[in-house]
Amino acid sequence: MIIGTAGHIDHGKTTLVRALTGVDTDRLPEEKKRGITIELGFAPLVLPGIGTAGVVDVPGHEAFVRTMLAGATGVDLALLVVAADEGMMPQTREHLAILSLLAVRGGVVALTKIDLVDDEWLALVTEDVRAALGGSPLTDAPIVPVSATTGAGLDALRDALTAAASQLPARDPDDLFRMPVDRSFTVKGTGTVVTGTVWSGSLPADATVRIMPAGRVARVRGIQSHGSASAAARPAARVALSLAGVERDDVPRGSWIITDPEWPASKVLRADVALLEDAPPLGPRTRIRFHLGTQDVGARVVAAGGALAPGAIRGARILLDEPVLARAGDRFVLRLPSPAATVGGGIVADPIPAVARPRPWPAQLALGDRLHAALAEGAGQGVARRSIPIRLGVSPAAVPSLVSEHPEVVVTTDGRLVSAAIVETAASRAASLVAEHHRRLPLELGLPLAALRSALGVAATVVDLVVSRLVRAGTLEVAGAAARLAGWAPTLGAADDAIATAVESRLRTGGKEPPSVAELASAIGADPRPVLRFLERQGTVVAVEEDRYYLTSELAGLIDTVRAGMIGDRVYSPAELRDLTGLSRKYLIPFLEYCDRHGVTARRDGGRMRAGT
Ligand SMILES: Nc1nc2c(ncn2[C@@H]2O[C@H](COP(=O)(O)OP(=O)(O)OP(=O)(O)O)[C@@H](O)[C@H]2O)c(=O)[nH]1
Ligand SMILES: [Mg+2]
Repeated sequence: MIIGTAGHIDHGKTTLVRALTGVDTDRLPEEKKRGITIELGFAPLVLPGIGTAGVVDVPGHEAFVRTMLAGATGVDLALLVVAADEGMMPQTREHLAILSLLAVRGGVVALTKIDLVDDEWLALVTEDVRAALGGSPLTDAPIVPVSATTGAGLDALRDALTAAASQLPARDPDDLFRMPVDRSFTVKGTGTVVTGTVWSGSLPADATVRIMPAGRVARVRGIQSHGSASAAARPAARVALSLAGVERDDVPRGSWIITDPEWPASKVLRADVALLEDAPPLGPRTRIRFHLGTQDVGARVVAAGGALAPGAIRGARILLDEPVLARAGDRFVLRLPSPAATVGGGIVADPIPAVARPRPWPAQLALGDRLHAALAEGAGQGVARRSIPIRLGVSPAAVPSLVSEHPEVVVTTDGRLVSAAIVETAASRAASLVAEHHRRLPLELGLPLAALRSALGVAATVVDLVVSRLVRAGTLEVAGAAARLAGWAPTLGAADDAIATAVESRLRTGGKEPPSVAELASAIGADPRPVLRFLERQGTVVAVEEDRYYLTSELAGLIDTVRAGMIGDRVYSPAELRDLTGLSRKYLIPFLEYCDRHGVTARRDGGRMRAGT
């Protein structure tokens, strides 16, 4: 469980964390010298009945909102600190807006430094703070008056945090593992160490991980949580991982540690975007910073229907300067670089569109609608089932029920989800392609499956699905590697019948030395090949060479002659075989090669011998 501080500079966040935990999180010399927080600080806080929570202390200085964002991402509870003497200040509001954009699930407001104000002032400030919380995830959060100096109210604050923590829903330990890196350093004797808050899932101590967006692979050497070794990293824990196989610079802040081998980083994604009330309009060309996890990249937001303005939630396409590792449902924050200001944020709707220029989806699409939109975009390729948790933001355990709740979704043997409507369309196209093939080439056995695959333009397993459905429905039959309409058989029409007669008579006249295909063509004035292939399938002719067919009976006679004339294991020279068969050289060599291929003869040094029986 992670608690993140928030609040204006000097309002007493770090002092309060120290009063609660005993840990001074301002460790850097420069932090000591300037009396402000610059880097994220971490401290464990034991909450009775809950366990050890990790507290992330963030800087309040307006120049360090980026750092605050990196700390606030992934926190379960916010601890908004407001100094009673100053009340609501600019970064109190900006941090509160960020907590809203990140959809923090709850929190507590500490109205601190009460030793500096009187009761009347305290009442006024409390009212002010309550009004400012309206519409945020802290709307109903308790406001606890405290003083880190006197210790007043600290027990009540601890109780309020415990109560808020007990309201949090449990996390799914079997979800995809994902941790944004907030610090990386080298430890003497240990090597590269990264720290972060586990966003989701679990990690065993000996896991192999991927570092995104770089795509580097590393092995986990050890896991620590709150300073002691741990057998696994669990969701919503603060952890330090020591990694083998990478240098510190390979895993800077902004990296993600994941275990899914196929989760891709994206340079374009779909999202629902909204601007804060006082933000300027945001056009498609405005350069903006996109903050997701501890990642922070340049981006442009292209909303459907023109520039974004405060008020509505809109569907948009986000173009990123560098790849980010996103998942549907992720919250992100948008900031203008100069003057630096948080202007809005949103929710990732589709982290990995299947097309290069995805059209934004309508805002706030329900899960089923996003599934349909993804399947429509996937068309005949569908959507890989294993990408569904990433693409739709559901846990892997929820995928089977998602599929069974959607009978309009078909699953292929290689684990693709395809829209049943697309399968239907492919099926009726397949049937008409086969019928068309029969019309065009009535002598052929049917449409080769390979040709059907490329003509349909859908995944091979979708073609298999389509064909097996059509076969089951009695529409198609599959013979060899070709599909034909059920009951269909090649037949000779009148014209082809005439060609067949002419071809057979010329082959008979040719006898042992029949004309080639080209000679047949010029003799009969038509292309004889379709008819020859048909006659070959019927068993009437045999292709001895690619462009020379024999009447089957002639070829059989020749083979009989060879078998009868060759004895034992004697090797016959080509000249002897020419005498035996009476074939001229031009016909002899192709014929003997045919005999070799068909186990009648076998090549030996100096000629051939009889093969087989
Ligand atoms: N009187 C009084 N002073 C306090 C209290 N809490 C903090 N302070 C003082 O307020 C000053 C700022 O405190 P910090 O804890 O550093 O404030 P911060 O919010 O962490 O500041 P940043 O991290 O820079 O945003 C310090 O001088 C503290 O001693 C309090 O309860 N009472
Ligand atoms: Mg501080």
